[in-house]
Amino acid sequence: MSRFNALDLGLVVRGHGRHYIVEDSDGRRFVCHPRGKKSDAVVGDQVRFAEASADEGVIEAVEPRRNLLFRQDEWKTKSFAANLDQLLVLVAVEPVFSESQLCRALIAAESAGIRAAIALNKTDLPGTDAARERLAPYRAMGLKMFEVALKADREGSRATLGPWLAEQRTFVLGPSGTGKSTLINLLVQDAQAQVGEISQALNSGRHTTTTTQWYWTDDGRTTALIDSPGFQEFGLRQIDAAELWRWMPDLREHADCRFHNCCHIHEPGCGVRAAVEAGRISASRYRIYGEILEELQRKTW
Ligand SMILES: Nc1nc2c(ncn2[C@@H]2O[C@H](COP(=O)(O)OP(=O)(O)OP(=O)(O)O)[C@@H](O)[C@H]2O)c(=O)[nH]1
Ligand SMILES: [Mg+2]
Ligand SMILES: [Zn+2]
Repeated sequence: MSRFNALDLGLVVRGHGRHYIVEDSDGRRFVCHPRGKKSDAVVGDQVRFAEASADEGVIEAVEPRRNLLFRQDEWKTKSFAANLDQLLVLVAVEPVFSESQLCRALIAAESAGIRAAIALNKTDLPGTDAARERLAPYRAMGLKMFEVALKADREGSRATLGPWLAEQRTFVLGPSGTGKSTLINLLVQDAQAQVGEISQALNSGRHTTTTTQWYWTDDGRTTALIDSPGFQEFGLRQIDAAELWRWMPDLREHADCRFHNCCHIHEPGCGVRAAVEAGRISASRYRIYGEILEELQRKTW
């Protein structure tokens, strides 16, 4: 195990501040520290690492990424994960989801070149019709859309999502309490992801996921699900204001405008605004576009 051996190639399956859990191609796991002070490895990264002992190692380099899903707020960039095949945005009938957050997650994925789908969970609850209605514009956009009850109908949910998830690396994203960890526990044996039941006996409050974690659903390690903490803020500072509409497929489809640099807010001859007026782009999506655009135009760098 000398440092002069060829470096191993591993997959980052979890990160905790200054140390990472890295899995090699045989499925062995190592607690790894980065060589330098700073490390920018994220879950899903392929890294070159040197074994330091039977279960420890040193990350020497991060391999080039195929893609990176992240958000950028005013003060910080938060990477979700790298090298993803797809994103599953999980929303629920309860808690009622913010459409703005949903749009932002989809824009982040689109701009990173990662295909996305939406799953509506907790369809056993009343309020399902209202939630479904709020998602209608997304269905109309051609986004893949699932309806599940991960806890109330385990078999049905597995049958609904299983084929889409098979042999892909899927990042599961959504606000807190939508059922992301419940999904992991449904599909991954022995995952024991903490689920937000309130523990009354221990009076310990809700269990909420605090770190991003990679799970294989099968022994052959062909299908992966990545659990993540629920987010509140979802900044898109990484996106150029003038390009924002390009990452919203329904706006893009109608961006046949008189001015080539139209920002689709007040210009005459704007195809996007015409489509909003004709009901071909949902009013709420267009309003959210305006809000995000304003936020991006306000940025000071
Ligand atoms: N009624 C109903 N409740 C569900 C269903 N699926 C999950 N839940 C409940 O929703 C709550 C939150 O589930 P979690 O899986 O912890 O949610 P999470 O998205 O991982 O939440 P964070 O880790 O905080 O981001 C738990 O009490 C689950 O039991 C469902 O199909 N129906
Ligand atoms: Mg969770
Ligand atoms: Zn326009």
